[in-house]
Amino acid sequence: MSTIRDLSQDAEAESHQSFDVVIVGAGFAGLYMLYRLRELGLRVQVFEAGGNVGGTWFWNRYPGARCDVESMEYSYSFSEELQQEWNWTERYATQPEILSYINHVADRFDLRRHIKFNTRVQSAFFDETKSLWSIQADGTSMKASFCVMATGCLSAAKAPEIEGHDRFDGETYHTGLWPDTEFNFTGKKVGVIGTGSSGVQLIPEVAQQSKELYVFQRTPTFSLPAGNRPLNSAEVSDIKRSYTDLRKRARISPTGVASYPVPTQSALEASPDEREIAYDVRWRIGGTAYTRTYNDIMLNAQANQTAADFARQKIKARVRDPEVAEALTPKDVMIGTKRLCLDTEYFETYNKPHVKLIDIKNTPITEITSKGIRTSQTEYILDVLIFATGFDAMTGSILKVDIRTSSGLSLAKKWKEGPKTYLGLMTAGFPNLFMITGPGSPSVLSNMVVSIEQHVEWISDCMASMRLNGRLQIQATSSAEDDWVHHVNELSNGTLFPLGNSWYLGANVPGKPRVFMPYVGGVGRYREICTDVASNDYKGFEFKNT
Ligand code: NA7
Repeated sequence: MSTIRDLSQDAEAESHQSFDVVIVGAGFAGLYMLYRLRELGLRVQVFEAGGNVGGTWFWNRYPGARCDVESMEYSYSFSEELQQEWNWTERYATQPEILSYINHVADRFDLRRHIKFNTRVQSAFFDETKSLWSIQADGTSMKASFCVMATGCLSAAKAPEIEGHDRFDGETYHTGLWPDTEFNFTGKKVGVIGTGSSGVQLIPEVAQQSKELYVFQRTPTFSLPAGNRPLNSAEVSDIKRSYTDLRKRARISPTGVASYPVPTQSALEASPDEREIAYDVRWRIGGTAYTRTYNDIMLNAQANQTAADFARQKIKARVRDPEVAEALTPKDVMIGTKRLCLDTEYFETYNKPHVKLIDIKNTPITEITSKGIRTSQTEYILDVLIFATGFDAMTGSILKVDIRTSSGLSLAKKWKEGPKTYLGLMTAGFPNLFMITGPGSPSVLSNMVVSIEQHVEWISDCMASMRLNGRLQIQATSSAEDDWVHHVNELSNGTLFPLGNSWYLGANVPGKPRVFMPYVGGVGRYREICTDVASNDYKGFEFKNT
């Protein structure tokens, strides 16, 4: 089988292990990338820091962890046999079910033998004259023609910037790095910092076990009922029968989810009564499509307020103590500008007498002590401390790898003022380095599996075409990148998204440049652009043959 470059001719490459492609990460993206490249006959090595496949689903094994995209759609579409044979059991899959699915995929397609587990990539260096990446990973050194970052958008867990955060003597957990060990909170005093999606999913579960639960909330969150339920066999069979069509619709839809509505009416055109009914219908259906009840909720502040006010009123109705209800209700913030949370009995959990909400906006945490958490008011003595403090999203896991080139470029330096990419696939100055769902692509604003499949297929088609045409190097041109960054910013500035203090903007990481990272133009439109680029001989990219 021919390879992109015959590495055995290269003395230096020979002294290292050499591959056509190194892939960093063995989550949904890394596994499918490996599958596709192996189909092309390329020699591929995957490095995975975790002890098994799954990526974010390997690490986020906290109690209550669940996907917020429906399971029948949050799954691979590339294999008809796989999608027909796998049986999802709930509307939203739990983390254990997703993990067993991805393990099944790894076994079914015999992917494990190409993956080195428990191996973290530290650096990647591109030698432009040899057209080779050198990858250093926990003492292993590899050469490869291409490097693909399949590192995930939510994979770099963020420690809280709180004085003494490593001082606590009791059990400590981070939702994004949850250990694969038994735990039992029965009879314990537990503290949770963070009320984003992870906190919202975890808190009701921990409340069921713990003797006392203290939730330290900095910002109240908009959370909607997930409406989770078991799937029945008739609906599963129905979906499976129409899978081909459903997947097609997902690929051209705005969000990568075929079942989400594409609204045509403005919230401001509807009467208050009509809105009340429409929001109530969506609320009962459950899910994040609530903000798709009307077409301008994420475009117009007044329209947004109608949806936010309805949600506020619903939150208040779920909590008995009016003071607690007030503290849990988001104020002065537009709904959906921070990622919406989906919950099962989150707000109702605060009706339990042993669950206490500590509003750390009013009484800030001053330090973490060896015994618990001290606020400006008192010290909370705890047995267990759980950080649900989120991630350095989208760029964090890419920049954890020290990426440089022989012409003296460093990716960390290049992205100091924020990430710059062409299509979220490549960044100028770094030849043969691809990103899957990188900043500048729909990524976290979409069904990730749909966006992953699109990127993987685009990248593997690109490599196949390079091989066919004897091309050794590809990189984005600076002008195409500048135009793309401009386009991404222009689109997001036409929406309300940049007005929220969200991880989409890096606002949750002190010192991180405030740049809205995902592409808001929609999955279908984005796919058309990428297809058009490829069919115009990779317009905006340049090739080198030597
Ligand atoms: P998020 O959504 O970033 O939430 C993190 C939470 O932790 C949020 O409530 C933060 O409050 C809070 N936080 C973070 N740092 C601190 C400090 N230093 N002190 C107090 N509170 C803090 O992360 P998740 O893991 O919940 O969810 C991430 C995504 O994963 C989610 O959107 C889904 O797509 C899946 P803040 O709001 O910053 O005031």
